Amino acid sequence: MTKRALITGITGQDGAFLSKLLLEKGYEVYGTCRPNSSPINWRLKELGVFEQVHMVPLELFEYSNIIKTVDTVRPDEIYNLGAQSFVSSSFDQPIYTSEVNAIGVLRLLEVIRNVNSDIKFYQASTSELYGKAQESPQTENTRFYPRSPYSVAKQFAHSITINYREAYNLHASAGILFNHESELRGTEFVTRKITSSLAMIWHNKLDVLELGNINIERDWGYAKDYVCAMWKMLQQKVPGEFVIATGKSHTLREFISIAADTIGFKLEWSGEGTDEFAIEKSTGKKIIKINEKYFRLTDVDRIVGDPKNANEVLKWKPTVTFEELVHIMAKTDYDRVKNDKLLI
Ligand code: F7E
Repeated sequence: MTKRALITGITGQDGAFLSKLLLEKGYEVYGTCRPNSSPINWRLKELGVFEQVHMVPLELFEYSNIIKTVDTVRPDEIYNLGAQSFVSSSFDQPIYTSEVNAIGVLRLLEVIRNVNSDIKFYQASTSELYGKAQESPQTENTRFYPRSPYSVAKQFAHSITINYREAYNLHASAGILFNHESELRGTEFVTRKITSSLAMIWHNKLDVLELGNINIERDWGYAKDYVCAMWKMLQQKVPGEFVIATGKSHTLREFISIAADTIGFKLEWSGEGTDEFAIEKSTGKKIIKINEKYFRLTDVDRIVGDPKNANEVLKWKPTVTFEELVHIMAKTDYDRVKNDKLLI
């Protein structure tokens, strides 16, 4: 029988890649959008799957609404990718963020427990849980030290997923995904902010790119690889938690340098701290500068994941290197701006 998947957050980067993967595997794919809001469909359209997914209204704040949706769709698998996912905004909207990212997950688990406890559940956990990292690299057993309202809410979601699995015997898994990016990333996130802005500067549509702390280090992978791990988790006999990462970390500075090179800029850096800036060598024009407004009250300085468990149990491995990832993103945005088709 055809399997049915329900994806919350289907219009986001991961939702779009996961929809494509599940459709290729023969699933019927249902995606949720908030009632009375117009969904952002460009990612699904970009991947050519918009016509094949079924959009259903779902309000994560309303328990009865979730019941109705789950009753109508009757999914075999639920992938909970819906969240307030921008860490920076969580400092301005801590209560809203917690409602969606923490209690929203509990509502979903309650519905599964009450309506059909055979539904398999995937929770989008995050490397932000490690925050001020207590050991390196981080594994499934590393102690969490969240550094934002976003990650504190995600810690609740992670723990309640495990608790519902143990208490009610649910097939509920959590993927601790390290940063995963792509040409479908939103421009509020730093990687795509960099590639889209540099492409606009090259084509004379923007003067300068302003950034916060460029010394942070992240373990960046390609989102398309990461959604395969989500699916694999729900195909296991035994549910669990899995770190999904490349095992290598890079500074934001390295990301900028490869992106600038790909687009054709020759950068020269000067100054220090918040006075640091980069000029384009041939024109002497300042094209990157630091702006304190992009610094976070508390940030994650350096994280790197150990994907050994996912390698061994899920037989999952990333296929795209850091350099390839930056090339894909910079090249795509270069072409989009050139053709006046920048997608944000
Ligand atoms: O920031 C620094 C910023 O917003 C990365 C989400 O998907 O991945 C993402 O969260 C780093 C931070 O991603 C700017 O301070 C410097 O240290 O791209 P980001 P994130 O916060 O790591 C995790 C795994 C998730 O779970 C999240 O949902 O870059 N940074 N300058 C900047 N960041 C932004 N956004 N903008 C800047 O101008």
